[in-house]
Amino acid sequence: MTDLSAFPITKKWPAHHPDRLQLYSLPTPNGVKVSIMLEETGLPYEPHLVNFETKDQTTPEFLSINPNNKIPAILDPDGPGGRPLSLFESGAILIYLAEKTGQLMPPDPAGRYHTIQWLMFQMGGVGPMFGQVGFFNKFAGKDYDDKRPRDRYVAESKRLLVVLNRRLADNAWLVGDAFTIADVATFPWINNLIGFYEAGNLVGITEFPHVTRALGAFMARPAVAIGMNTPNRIT
Ligand SMILES: N[C@@H](CCC(=O)N[C@@H](CS)C(=O)NCC(=O)O)C(=O)O
Repeated sequence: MTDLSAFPITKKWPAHHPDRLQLYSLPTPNGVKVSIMLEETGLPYEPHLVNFETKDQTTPEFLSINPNNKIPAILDPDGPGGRPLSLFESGAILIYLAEKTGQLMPPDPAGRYHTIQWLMFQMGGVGPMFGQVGFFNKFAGKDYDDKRPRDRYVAESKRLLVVLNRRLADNAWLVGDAFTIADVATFPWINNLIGFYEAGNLVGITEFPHVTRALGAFMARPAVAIGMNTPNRIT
């Protein structure tokens, strides 16, 4: 039986199944990337809710695996060499899980680099820009009189949507016919922009029919439906 008791995070979030991959998360656009990936691959895992209302992400136990106090993070009891591995940053976790399972990453080197390329496009562009649109459209920033910061992030988000729309005009998914971790990283953010952030009209989402077509296909996947609500907010 695997023993994870040396990891302080297991003091706050006990591992009831220490032989399974431990997920510390919340169903946000970054959090669901990992739960969707775990559901897609079928890797056994144990989800733990990191509650932002009680600032769980700033506790010493959480900081012991992510000094950057952000979800998602994982602790895999069966990491490289059979030893436990903890990881944070959703993009790094997706690459790790793709390589561990041999899924959602094309096996040929060019396909692999193209997948990482579109994953980085999400991590460096889509996530940060859409997140700022959310702040200025839905949260504290919506009360700012000066609309220039909001408009700047909306314009950059539209530019990114143009790029995605062009790419998806000729490809089922971001890397072609294969569904990859780049899609797992990107579509939760598009869904959130239109849904939770209520910014669909602001970015003119109807101008991007290939993006919305692919988003529909993404949301229809059974693993996505489960991953979008994992860990369950009601525990
Ligand atoms: N680059 C990080 C970003 C993670 C991130 O921003 N997580 C947010 C939720 S979507 C968070 O944990 N926020 C809590 C906080 O900042 O205190 C990743 O992709 O993992």
